[in-house]
Amino acid sequence: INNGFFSIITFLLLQPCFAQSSKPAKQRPNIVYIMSDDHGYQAVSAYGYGLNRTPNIDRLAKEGILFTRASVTNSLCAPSRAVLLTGKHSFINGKIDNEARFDWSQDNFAKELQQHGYQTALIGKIHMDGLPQGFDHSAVLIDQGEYYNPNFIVNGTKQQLDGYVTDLTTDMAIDWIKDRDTSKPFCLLFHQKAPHREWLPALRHIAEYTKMKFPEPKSLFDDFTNRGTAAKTAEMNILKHMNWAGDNKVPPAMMDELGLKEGISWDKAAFNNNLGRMSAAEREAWDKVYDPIMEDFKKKYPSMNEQDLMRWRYQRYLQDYLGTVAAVDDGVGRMLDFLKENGLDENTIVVYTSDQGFYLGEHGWFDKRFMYEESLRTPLLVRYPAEIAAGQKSAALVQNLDFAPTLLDYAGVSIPKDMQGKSFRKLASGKKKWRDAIYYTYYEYPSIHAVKRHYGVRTDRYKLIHFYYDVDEWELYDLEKDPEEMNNVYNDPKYKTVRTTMHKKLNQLRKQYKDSDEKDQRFLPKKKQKI
Ligand code: SGN
Ligand code: CA
Repeated sequence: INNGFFSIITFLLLQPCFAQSSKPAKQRPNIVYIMSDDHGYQAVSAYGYGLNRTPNIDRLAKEGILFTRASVTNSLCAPSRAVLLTGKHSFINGKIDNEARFDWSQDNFAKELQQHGYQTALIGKIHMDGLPQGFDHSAVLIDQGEYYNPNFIVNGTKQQLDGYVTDLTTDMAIDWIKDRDTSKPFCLLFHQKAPHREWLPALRHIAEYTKMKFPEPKSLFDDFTNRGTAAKTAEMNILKHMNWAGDNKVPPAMMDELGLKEGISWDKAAFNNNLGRMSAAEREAWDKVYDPIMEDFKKKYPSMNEQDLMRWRYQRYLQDYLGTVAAVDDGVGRMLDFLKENGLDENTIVVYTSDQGFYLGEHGWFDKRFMYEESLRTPLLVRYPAEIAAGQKSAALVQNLDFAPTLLDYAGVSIPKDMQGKSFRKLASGKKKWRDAIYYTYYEYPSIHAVKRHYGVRTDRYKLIHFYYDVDEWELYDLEKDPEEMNNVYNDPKYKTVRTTMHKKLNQLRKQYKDSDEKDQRFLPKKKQKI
């Protein structure tokens, strides 16, 4: 009897909860949450699109889990960040678009971690006014931030730093971990500005990336047959709405020579401001690579038709966009190496994601905002060897809404009841049960890129979207038959039952998340603007 009694005691003492209570702080995992800006999953090689190589981000897929259908609830920068922090939809946390004020005084998961003994930091882009709350340390860019020699606000004080933004952000992220209090677990939000517009790669990458030629997406010349008004009137076409100087790097003087018109009013100013930030040596190195490309373009321009121009602009766009991704990937590699070299790789959860997806020429577009796949979905990879088996793939419908509860769950901090997301901790370690539908809202209209207000539901197979405000249009897509969303089947009699089921699902989600027509109305601009 005695032996049996003692072996039960020994067994109990060896259980994780007992082991944890003897060494509480050390056992709790660290968190390195890496989020870039506008990084479409098509530009992460682990997703298999073959556009570019991101060997370091791919390490997370190899050693952890890759989510193939992770999505955001509102495909725009600042709203996405507000959802990440609060675990609540935009219409609850109040940050519905890039313009709305974010109320930092509301609860966020970093505050919760801080209150439970974590040290926290936010480094890089946050795109919200006001001193970030919930962080022991913050070093954030102002608004969108700058690529070369950028300004940061370090704990409330503005500083101009010399160097390339992606590398500086990585340096600061690593230095903060180096300088941390080793008696406490940490949570670092490591947020890159890249690959946000206007896509200025690091000097070490420009020669290589400007020589690359990328395959064109099938829908590069999409004419939007079988789609609604919103897709037809959006202003994010690579040929018609991109900036010649700011985006494609055609010097303003050459634009004048060729008679090229500014895409938007700050087209030339963007070029001058962005390149004007470089030191003389940086500018010389830049011009050495870009001047010959532009001279070549000038020669060819007179004989180019619209299709040739679209093709040229698409290649230019991807060269610079993917060039900026290269430095993001270098930074992820440096972070992973640093964690390993310092014995932190086993007990640190590393997340890689983006604030939303991005169009890389699909439908002829750049930018995001729509509930269509390329901008709804976002890359998501998580490494945590203590719980997540290597080389996993999940098609579960996880969302950025779930980050706050998930990270709190891993940290052993109870999840506030009013958070709307769900922890995907168990899902990441193999449990199958998960939600069967996600809810989406978008509000920034009338505004840049002219993407109309909409909301919708996506299930495993179908997507139902309602565009409203100056239209009242419904779209339904069968993602299994039409993964590229080229054919709206809302009025197709064959889909009558699906349509009814999806409407029901949508109503149910709107109720569950506490959204309504009345709320949509409340967020409309005060005066109806003429578009
Ligand atoms: C800027 C960009 C837009 C982009 C928004 C929002 N134009 O206005 O293309 O959609 O930011 O991006 S630019 O000519 O100024 O670059 S977000 O990621 O911050 O939401
Ligand atoms: Ca963004």
